[in-house]
Amino acid sequence: MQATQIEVNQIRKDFPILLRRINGKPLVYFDNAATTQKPSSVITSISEYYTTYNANIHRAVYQIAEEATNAFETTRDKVSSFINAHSREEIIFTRNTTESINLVAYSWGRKNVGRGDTIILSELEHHSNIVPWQILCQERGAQIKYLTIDQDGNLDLSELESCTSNNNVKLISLSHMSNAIGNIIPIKYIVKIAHSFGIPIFVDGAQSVPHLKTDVTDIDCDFLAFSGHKMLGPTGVGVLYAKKKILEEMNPFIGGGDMIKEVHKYETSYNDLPHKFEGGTPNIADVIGFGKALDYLNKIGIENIRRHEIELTKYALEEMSNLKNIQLYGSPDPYQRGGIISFNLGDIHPHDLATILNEEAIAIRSGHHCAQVLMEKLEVPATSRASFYIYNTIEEINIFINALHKAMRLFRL
Ligand code: C6P
Repeated sequence: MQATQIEVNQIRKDFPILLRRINGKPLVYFDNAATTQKPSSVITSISEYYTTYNANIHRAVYQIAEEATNAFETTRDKVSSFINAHSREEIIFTRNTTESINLVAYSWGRKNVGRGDTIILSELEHHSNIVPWQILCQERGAQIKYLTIDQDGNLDLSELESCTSNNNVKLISLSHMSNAIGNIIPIKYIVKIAHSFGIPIFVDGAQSVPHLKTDVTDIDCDFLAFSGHKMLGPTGVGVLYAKKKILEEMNPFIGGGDMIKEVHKYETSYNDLPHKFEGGTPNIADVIGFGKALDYLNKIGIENIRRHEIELTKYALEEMSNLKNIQLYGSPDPYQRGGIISFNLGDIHPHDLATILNEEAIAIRSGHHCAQVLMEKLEVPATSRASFYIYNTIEEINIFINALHKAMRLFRL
């Protein structure tokens, strides 16, 4: 199935929020890198859980508790097959990508990173893939090294071998797709180089998993983190994938109910995977909702989503590059980036531009996008960012381009 315009119009009917009008105009939602909208099937599944089988999971034998447990665990199976994990035990539910990264920095990091060790990141990283490692390195006397990027935001891969051949490198942690400029890195190649030096790889998939086919068995990454809310699911559900052997060797992150086998006065034995890392009552309703989001994505097909986004991005880049005084960031090649376009228009401050676009009912993000290391590299304090998903259309991009013209007239650019 090709994601044609007609199908997009069908898809739009599944998203009630797209009927919303702002300032009397239809909402154009271009902030999908921050969070995506939710189809009715996801919204309904959450209220269905609360109305018909609300109960805690993994604890009781009565019917609605079993129904809740089954629905929750079914989502785990769906996640496992969505990313082609080796087994469902490798899928840990967290609150979001940020928590998944912190879990590994805490549990794996404190066991494996010590004085004089190095963790490699890149200049493209989101704060969530910097700060947990900084906290770890400060505590352990380790250091962070950054792979640099060129002016188009592409990683300098020649640095990779020289960095990784250093004996003290304990982990490489990289975002597969930059949230701020959309660049996609050659993750499979990087994993191969890292593994040739025996170094594990953490992939921040917050932006890539919702848009690119992700096969952890093929990529062979050691860890992968992503957030349900960026892929049609509710907020409050994240995923950590890690290879089973690594998870088995890691200590728990949060101690409490459900993550234990037996607790005695002075010692505890931990539950089997994946429950060892899921202490306390989880976000049951939203995990169930996330399962429906995965059904929806599978129905459309991730390759079709990617194709549709390339089409939108190509068109938007062509139209935007005709604008006077525009500065576009990231790779000019739509195949090397996701549907994320960061830009500055003359000397209009991104917040002013976002305010003008809001008058036209267009929602974009402005600011540093939680990527201040990258902003420093680009030598700008902030950018404007439009980001697309499956329900966006060429017509909406035309509305957006017209609004940019309006802003240029207002600011006499
Ligand atoms: N980026 C954006 O507008 P959470 O908030 O934990 O679900 O995701 C954190 C995160 C981690 N890595 C990358 C690459 C991300 O893009 C994000 C979230 C949003 O760009 C909110 S700051």
